[in-house]
Amino acid sequence: MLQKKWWHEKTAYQIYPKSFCDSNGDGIGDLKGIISKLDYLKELGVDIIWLSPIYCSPLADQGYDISDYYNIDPRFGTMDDMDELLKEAKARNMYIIMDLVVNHCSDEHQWFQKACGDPEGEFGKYFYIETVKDGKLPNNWRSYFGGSVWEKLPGHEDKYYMHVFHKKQPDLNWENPKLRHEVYKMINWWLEKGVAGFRIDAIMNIKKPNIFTTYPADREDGLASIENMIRDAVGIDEFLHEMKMETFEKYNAFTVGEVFTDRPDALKAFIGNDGHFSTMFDFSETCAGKNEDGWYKCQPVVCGDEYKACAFGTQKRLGDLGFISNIIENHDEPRGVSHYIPAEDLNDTSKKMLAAVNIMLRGLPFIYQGQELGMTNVDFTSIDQIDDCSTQDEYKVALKAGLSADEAFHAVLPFSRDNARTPFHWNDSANAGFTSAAPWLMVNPNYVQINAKDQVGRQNSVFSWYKELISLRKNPEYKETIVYGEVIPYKAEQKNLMAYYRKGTDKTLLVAANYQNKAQDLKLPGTFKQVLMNNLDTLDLDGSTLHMPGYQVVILEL
Ligand code: TEU
Ligand code: CA
Repeated sequence: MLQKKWWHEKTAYQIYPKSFCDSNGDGIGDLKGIISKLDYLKELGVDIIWLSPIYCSPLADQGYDISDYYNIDPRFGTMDDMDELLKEAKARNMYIIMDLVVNHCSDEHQWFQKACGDPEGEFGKYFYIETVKDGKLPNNWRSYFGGSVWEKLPGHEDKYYMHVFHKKQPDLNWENPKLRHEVYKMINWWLEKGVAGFRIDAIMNIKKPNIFTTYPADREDGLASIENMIRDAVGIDEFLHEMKMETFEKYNAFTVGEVFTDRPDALKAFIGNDGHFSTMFDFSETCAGKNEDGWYKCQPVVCGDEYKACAFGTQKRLGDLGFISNIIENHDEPRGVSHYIPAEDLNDTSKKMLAAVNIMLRGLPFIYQGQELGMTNVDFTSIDQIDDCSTQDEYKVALKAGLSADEAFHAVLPFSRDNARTPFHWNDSANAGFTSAAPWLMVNPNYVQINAKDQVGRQNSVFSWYKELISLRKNPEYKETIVYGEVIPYKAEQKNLMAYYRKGTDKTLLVAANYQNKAQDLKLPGTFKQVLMNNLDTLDLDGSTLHMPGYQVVILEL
């Protein structure tokens, strides 16, 4: 049986600080900006706020390259601002969780600087540094952002360090107990400060197999995917168990893991009652349609039956093993509405449908900033408008594969991480009200139509729909059913219909969505007590047959 936890009934929200709200007119979002918007989040119904990294960083990977774990980057504010954010959140019964990025740090972190100064010394052992003879690198692994994982150690002709992400993100060597101890010390320092927990970044990468393993090349660059490394690494559980016992467990902290793995025992090991984390993200929908050759071969839109199969698959594997976290997007993914609904069908009705089928699943809903407004992908017109290092690399991969510049750009665009990273749309004034200066990344021109000022308080807006979904989830009458009720697919074989029961101890709900633009009929299982939510003004019922126009979704109490 799943042990109940305080956070199960909460709703979480991810803030990408650089793009949320700029308080001081430098074009970059900051902590003071976040504080000024806490009431907005409270109004939506948010309880837990995950902050993408705000630590000191050269921002080579937008803060996921940390140069000082104990300080706030001046661009985001000061430690006083952080203390104020914690205080203001607490006053509103909200919890702040930080991003824990400990697979790697920044090459500008003093550990790495010292390692460069003395590779054989204490800090050299914090990293993977190897002496290379005759130019033969220790392995042929390809970093996530392209090229070899090996880079020359500054100041040394014959030494290389390993980075599975950007070359400005040297991997920390978790085999070294001293390094692990430093990481735990830092985690506890933040927990002492009052953060409620962490989102745990790229965690599957901390365990490496023998680093002298060469894998069969899978592209013309002669390199092999890092997936090989993840698959072959044995023993990550010991690290994660130790980390939990030395840190989170002592503070009853909330943790959500960014776990990408094919391990059949993953759910039990990571989020079971004795799992390493409180919860982890379900990435089954985001991974659908992906291709190992690169983004240019991935499928831009995943919808209808594919989305349903992924969501139901996770729920089935999960059963009562643990509590998953559900998302439609994050700062690494395209906007959910653009990814899971064909462009020609994109409107408030279809956006509300996607919101309902996702939020009503069993699990902790995580909303990514702007999702609650129905923010969409961006019509970038040139690769020069893209800041994201991953998109820049994938663009090169597409060019190498023989696509023209124009083809390559359009092939990678649907997956660009910058789609979700453009500034938040607060209103329809200049720069969407995000900043009074030039924003660090362009604003999506559709802010004039899609913005918070227009939607908050407008009854039929996407924002109000999210607010209603969240409040239904918290409603004392339905809470037990929506938080803990079983998910049982209904008419799973009916095409482009996504319907499921939520069966609680004393109530049963039916979520039914027509996941396509054409009308379709749904035979209901019997009579129902009432309609709890409906994204259309009409309900076309004929006996027990519901005639559903395209993208209608209803939540019925049976
Ligand atoms: O992402 C880790 C990750 O595994 C990548 O697959 C990521 O989804 C991919 O690079 C997208 O192109 C985490 C963070 O969420 C991401 O923003 C960071 O870049 C990465 O770790 C390194 O810290
Ligand atoms: Ca600012």
